Amino acid sequence: MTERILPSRRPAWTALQTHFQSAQKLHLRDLFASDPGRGTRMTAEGAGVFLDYSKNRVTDETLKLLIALANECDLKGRIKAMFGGEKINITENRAVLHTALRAPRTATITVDGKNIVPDVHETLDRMSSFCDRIRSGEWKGHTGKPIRSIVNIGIGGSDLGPVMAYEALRHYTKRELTFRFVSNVDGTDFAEAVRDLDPTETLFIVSSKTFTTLETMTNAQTAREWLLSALRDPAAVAKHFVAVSTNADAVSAFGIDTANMFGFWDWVGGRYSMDSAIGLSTMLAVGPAGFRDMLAGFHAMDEHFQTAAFEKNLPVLMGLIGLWYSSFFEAETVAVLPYDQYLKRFPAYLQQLTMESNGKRVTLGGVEVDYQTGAIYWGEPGTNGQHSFYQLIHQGTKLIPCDFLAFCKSLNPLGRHHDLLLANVFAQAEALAFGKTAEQVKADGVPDWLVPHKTFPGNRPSNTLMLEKLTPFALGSLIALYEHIVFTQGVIWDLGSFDQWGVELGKVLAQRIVPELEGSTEPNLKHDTSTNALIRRYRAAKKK
Ligand code: G6Q
Repeated sequence: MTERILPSRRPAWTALQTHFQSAQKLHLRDLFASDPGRGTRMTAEGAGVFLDYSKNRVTDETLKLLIALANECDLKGRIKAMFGGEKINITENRAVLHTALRAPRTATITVDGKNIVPDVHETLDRMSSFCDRIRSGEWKGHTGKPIRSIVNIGIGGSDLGPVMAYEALRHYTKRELTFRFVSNVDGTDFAEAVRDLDPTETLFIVSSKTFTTLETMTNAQTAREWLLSALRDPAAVAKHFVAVSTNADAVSAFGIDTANMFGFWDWVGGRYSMDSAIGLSTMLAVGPAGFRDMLAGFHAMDEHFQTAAFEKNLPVLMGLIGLWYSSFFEAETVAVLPYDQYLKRFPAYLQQLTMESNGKRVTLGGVEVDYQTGAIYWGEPGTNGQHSFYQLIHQGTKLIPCDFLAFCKSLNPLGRHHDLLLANVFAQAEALAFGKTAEQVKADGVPDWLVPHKTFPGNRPSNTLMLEKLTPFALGSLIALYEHIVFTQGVIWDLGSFDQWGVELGKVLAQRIVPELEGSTEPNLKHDTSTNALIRRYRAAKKK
């Protein structure tokens, strides 16, 4: 373990601060003009992902200093500690081993003296045979009909990954099966998800690590009632409900046979769990072989992260460059812009992964930081975003680093569509970097008064990620890339990237207010005057 000092007091951080004074004035136009090799040199490749980071506001010197910072923070040692099963989640005293979920059968990873890899593969094997039975129609519902609809009930880490993966891999899914995802405690979510489903052919997967989450338990109870109001026999639950959880007692208390429960472990964080049994809906959709391909993609990126030199290491490079913008340029956000319609939920998934992990303001030692930490992640697929918010990225006052994602081959080749799509992604990154000068605008014959409006300052940074094709493998490697970017940044900012006390708080707060809304006698409200008045107004409206 390296000495615990605030990262901003490290010599490498101070050197970066000094360097920033001159680097912030550099323009990408000049950096490219003075260095013909830049566009091909500032690239890296690993696990099937090609990264062009040349359109970033960095020089070779910047990268050298950032890598020196990573070394001073012992990034190498921290990577080893995570992969080796050390309890690096110190506030919960847990190992952080989502990487073990995709380790090959032959690997050995030890937690508290026990090799956990056999357990991982035993669960994967059970999931596979369950999925085969559902997909083949061998598993029958209570009335003897095969399952045709699958509803995943879960929230946060038990929902966002499954939804994103289902959308991302839709091309590979068994189309005869219908998939729905219910997360919100708003009854609308459940009502709309099941309105056209037949209970006799529906399977619910209750996905909850703790099996205590208010939203999920409420939706699961409602699902049970919905099923039993049609099938009128409690024995039906066993054929129409399975659970994914670490809490066997609560699963059986709910009435689900623990033979139909798929477990995972406390060393898998919710937002890092889509490749655990939480991915059961994904495996049902794409089949066990597709799921294993996805795991192989994750694993390939894990290997790259552990072995590639930092100068060529995708998560390290992207993590460091992102940190350069957050902590030195004080850029507030990162836009993730996938040029692939199947990745429409990818930005939402990344929001949880990045913001729940590095949305922290104290170091592991409990000291308040004096630098900006985790960025706000957001985005939409291209080209749609181009016709809405890109305006602000091109000509607004904010610095918004962008990650462009593109695939060389379309899964739906239709006429010119794919060339047009890719022309747009290249054009956007180019326009953001180089802009259009007033002279260029004038040369187009634009009248003087209009020139400022049509001028693009440029110098707006981006990464371009290119992959061959959106496959389960590619999705796995992309997700692992971002997981390790988060890790890299968390190490340098010295954050507890694997806890989520802010989320835990939300889980208890509402519980105090529930009885005040549901009780028939007027409650003795002891909140602030605003909250008291809102509660009274709601109670009055309910009575009308
Ligand atoms: C993830 C968070 C959070 C969690 C949900 C659901 O890292 O801890 O998003 O996944 O609150 O929790 P359960 O799976 O326990 O229902």
